[in-house]
Amino acid sequence: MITVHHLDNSRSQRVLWLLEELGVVYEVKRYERDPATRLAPPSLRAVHPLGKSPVVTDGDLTLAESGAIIEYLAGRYGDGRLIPAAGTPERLRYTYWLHYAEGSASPPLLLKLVFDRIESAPMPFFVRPIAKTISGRAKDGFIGPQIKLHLDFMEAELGKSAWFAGDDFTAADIQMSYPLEAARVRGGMDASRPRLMAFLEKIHARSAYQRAIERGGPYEPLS
Ligand SMILES: N[C@@H](CCC(=O)N[C@@H](CS)C(=O)NCC(=O)O)C(=O)O
Repeated sequence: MITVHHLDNSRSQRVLWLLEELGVVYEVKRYERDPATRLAPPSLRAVHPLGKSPVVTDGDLTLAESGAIIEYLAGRYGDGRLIPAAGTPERLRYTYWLHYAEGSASPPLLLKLVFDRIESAPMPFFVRPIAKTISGRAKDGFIGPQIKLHLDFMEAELGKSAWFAGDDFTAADIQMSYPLEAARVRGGMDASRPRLMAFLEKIHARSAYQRAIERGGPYEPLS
C-alpha cells in the first residue's frame, strides 16, 4: 500500500493529485504545521531524516523529494499515462519541467516568503527599520526581479503548447502547479500573466485535483 505523508498546505498536495489522476489506491497520513514556525512536526523525521513533505512509503521503499516521487509513481503505476513517450522532444520537455519546478522556479518564491516573514517577525522597535531596509533591498534588488524573470519565462513557454511538456497533460504539469500556486498567493502573479492564470483555472477544474483537495484538506501553498 502506498502511504503519502502529507503536510497541510504543502507540496505533497501534488502527490495526492497524481495518485487521483492515476486512480491508484493509497492512504494519507496527515501532519500539521507548527502554527508559529510553520515547520513540519518532528514526527515526520521518523519517516525521513529531513522531516519534510512529501514523503511516500510503498512497501519497503521510503522516497522523499516531490520530483523523484512523481517520477517514481507515474513510472511504476502510470502504465504509460501522464509521461510522454521515451525519445520524443516532449519527453525531454517533461524531464525539464519536472526538475525546473523545484530547482529554479521555487527558490525565489521561498526567499520572498522568508524575507516577508523577517519584516513581520517580533523584534525591538529600533531594529525594525534596519530589518526592513535590508529585506527591502533583497526583495527589490534580487528576489522580485527573479520572480518576474521566471513568470515571464513560464508565461512565454505556455504560448508554445497547451501544457508544459506539449499538447497533452502530463505529470510535469502536476509538478509545476506548486510554484504557480505559490506565485499566485505571494509572488505577484495576476491577470497580467493570462496563460499562467488559465493554467491554474484548467487544473482546478480537473476532478482528480478536486478529489485530492478532499483527501488532503484545505490547500494554500506555503513553503
Ligand atoms: N524540494 C522538496 C521540498 C520539500 C519541502 O521543503 N517541503 C515543505 C512543504 S512544502 C516542508 O516540508 N516544510 C516544512 C519544514 O521544512 O519543516 C520537494 O519538492 O519535495
